[in-house]
Amino acid sequence: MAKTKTVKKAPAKAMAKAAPRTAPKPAAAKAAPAKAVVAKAATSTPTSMAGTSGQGLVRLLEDDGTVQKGKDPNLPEATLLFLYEQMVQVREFDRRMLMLQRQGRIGFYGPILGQEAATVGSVAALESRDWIFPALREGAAAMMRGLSLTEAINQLIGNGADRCKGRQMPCHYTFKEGHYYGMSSVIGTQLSHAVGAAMAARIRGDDVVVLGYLGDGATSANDFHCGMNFAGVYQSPCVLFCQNNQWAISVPISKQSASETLAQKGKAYGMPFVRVDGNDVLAVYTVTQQAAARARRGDGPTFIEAVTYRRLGHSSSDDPTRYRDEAEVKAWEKKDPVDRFRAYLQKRGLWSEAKEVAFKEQIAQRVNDAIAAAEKNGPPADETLVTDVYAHVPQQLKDQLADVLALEGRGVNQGAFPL
Ligand SMILES: Cc1ncc(C[n+]2csc(CCOP(=O)(O)OP(=O)(O)O)c2C)c(N)n1
Ligand SMILES: [Mg+2]
Repeated sequence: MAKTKTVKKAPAKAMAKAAPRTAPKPAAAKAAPAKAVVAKAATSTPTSMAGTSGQGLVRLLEDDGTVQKGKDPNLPEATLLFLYEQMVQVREFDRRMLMLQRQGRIGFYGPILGQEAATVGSVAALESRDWIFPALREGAAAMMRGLSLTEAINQLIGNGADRCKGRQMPCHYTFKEGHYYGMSSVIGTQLSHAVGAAMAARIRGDDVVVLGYLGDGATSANDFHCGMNFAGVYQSPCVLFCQNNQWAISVPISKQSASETLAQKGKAYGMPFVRVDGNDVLAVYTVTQQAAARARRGDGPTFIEAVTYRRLGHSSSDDPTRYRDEAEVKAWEKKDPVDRFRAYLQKRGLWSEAKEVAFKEQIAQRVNDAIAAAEKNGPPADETLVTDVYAHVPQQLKDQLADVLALEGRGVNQGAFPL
């Protein structure tokens, strides 16, 4: 039986006080506050969605990587390169994890292809002491906060080195040191948690903002309304960020809501709202930074709708060709967030074809090394089947464990992953 580490209980004050493990991002946190259109959008009254195109959409980067005159937020070079690195890394990570799933090396995976800018841009806009309450597609946030790729893969495998000891479904990373709350698959429930955690931070006097994510589908869940209402009434210092990727498994946005935009739902709860091009990392970064600054100075929550697209299936268990048109997917491929940002970097003289080749190899190697390291770890110890629920394992559970162990060697645990 493999040995597993005992996880010590976190001290009560851990949540707001624990220093996040050094994430390779401080440059991003130090970026100068962005200005102009987005400041206006994020701090405007609900009825004035400032923006640059249809339905108040905030957009800074054009498809060809140019920025409209006077709109460049002029982020520091280190921040720009960090954003690019993280977007490329999560794309490669996704690609490889889907392959591992198809090879039966992990049981399940939920990709974010097409949504890299929405996740990476919003997380990078926060300070490392701020907390993240993810929805389904923000695993990259944990990695940006310092969760190593190997640890992430340990979780996907559910091996003995996984901090959740294989008890969670794949993709449900948890990373307290990085102020990344464990993901809940129960749609929308994390919003009340995010709003409440931000309120708690304020009561304690901690300078902490909470970024809570949701999908478009979550706007139909009861917990969305509960979280939004609390946030508005109590002026919780949070940013609620909706990744409108147009689909909730097989349900299109047209069947999800009769509202003209999701962003405008913020109005009903008395909070400013902004609709941003989720494939434009500069715009996402800028609006989120503005919203976080607003929350930090005590002016309450902001609701952000990031308009983006889920280009692959809902998860490795899904086949989207059964319910949506390939032409729609192709149209969104042309709005690729990574290509658009790379074009911008090249125009600014910060990137080149030669750099791209070497960089891609480096990222591929990083993911390869992480897979190799994670696959060296054995399975969780058998006794973890009954530990961590009671302070002392009751006799009845000890007996059950003994019964299970007596079956070992008879292949009782062999079989298809049940999803
Ligand atoms: C309360 C609840 N209802 C239903 C489900 C099943 N379910 C899992 S993911 C999902 C769709 C979520 O869509 P969305 O919020 O748009 O997020 P996305 O998957 O697009 O990122 C549903 C309905 C669930 N997990 N929880
Ligand atoms: Mg969705």
